Amino acid sequence: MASTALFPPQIEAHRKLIQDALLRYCDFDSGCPEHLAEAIRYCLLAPGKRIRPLLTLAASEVCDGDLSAAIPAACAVEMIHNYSLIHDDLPAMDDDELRRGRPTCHIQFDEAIAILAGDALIPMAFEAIARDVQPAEVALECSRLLAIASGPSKLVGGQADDLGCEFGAHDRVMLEKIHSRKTGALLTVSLEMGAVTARADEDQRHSLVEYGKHLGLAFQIVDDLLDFRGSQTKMGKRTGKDADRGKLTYPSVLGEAESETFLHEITEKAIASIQSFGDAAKPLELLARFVVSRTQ
Ligand code: GRG
Repeated sequence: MASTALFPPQIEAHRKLIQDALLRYCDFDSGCPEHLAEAIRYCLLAPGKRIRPLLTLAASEVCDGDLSAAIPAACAVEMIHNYSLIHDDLPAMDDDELRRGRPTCHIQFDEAIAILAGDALIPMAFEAIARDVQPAEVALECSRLLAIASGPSKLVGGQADDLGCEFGAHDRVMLEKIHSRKTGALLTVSLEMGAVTARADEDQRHSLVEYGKHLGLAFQIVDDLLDFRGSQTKMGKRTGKDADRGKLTYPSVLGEAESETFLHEITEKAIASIQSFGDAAKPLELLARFVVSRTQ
């Protein structure tokens, strides 16, 4: 499916590489039932922004890596992200009917197929790494990092705490603890896998992880602000459900103005973390500025 340009041409070229590779990963053998394949393709090939895989490719490039080594890892993190979106949209979790401007997976198909499509994306991610990331020790390190980032102490744990928090304490420490795991871990591992596939040194890897941690927070603040403003106007594409039901968010804890200030501080910290790469860091800087100014 063609997607609208969101970025400058150099980054759009990476987005196209990612889209083409994802399409290849959706070429299922005859063992996969057609209705399951259709649901997986419907979600994975939908016009997402592809921020996580773009970060993997940008991190690889800034460390002089070969993109062909980074692409399978980039696709793997996008697969995990898509599984988490499908499951997050289910009635048992966020109960959403729209995703990327289209009916969510369980609305378009049914709940059981949505659960299975999400389930299938997890092993697909690890198969992409195991089969296509070379050499084997780099594939092993990528698998280890992605398993941790998507596991019970990070993505899944952050989501569990977030669900519990609808009724719990509303403070900034808890807020950051949730979001560094629910949102930040996948963004950070996207960068780290780019560094690993490029055989980056420890300093380069550390700078990218620092950038990822700040970017993860910035990403979540923007998400909360978009949701908060959607709930105020009720006119945007967003439903503002989180704000409506008193969920733990940056505007609910810090207020709108302080969230904005914090957002700009943290974005500058993200950009400062990658200054050691010099001009080569420009695409990462562009991605950070895109995250802050995005409207969807
Ligand atoms: C179900 C284990 C599990 C985790 C769910 C995805 C998620 C964790 C929660 C969704 C709630 C939410 C709005 C989180 C904020 C960050 C986020 C993941 C936003 C969506 O990511 P984008 O904007 O989406 O990168 P696209 O569609 O562009 O890929």
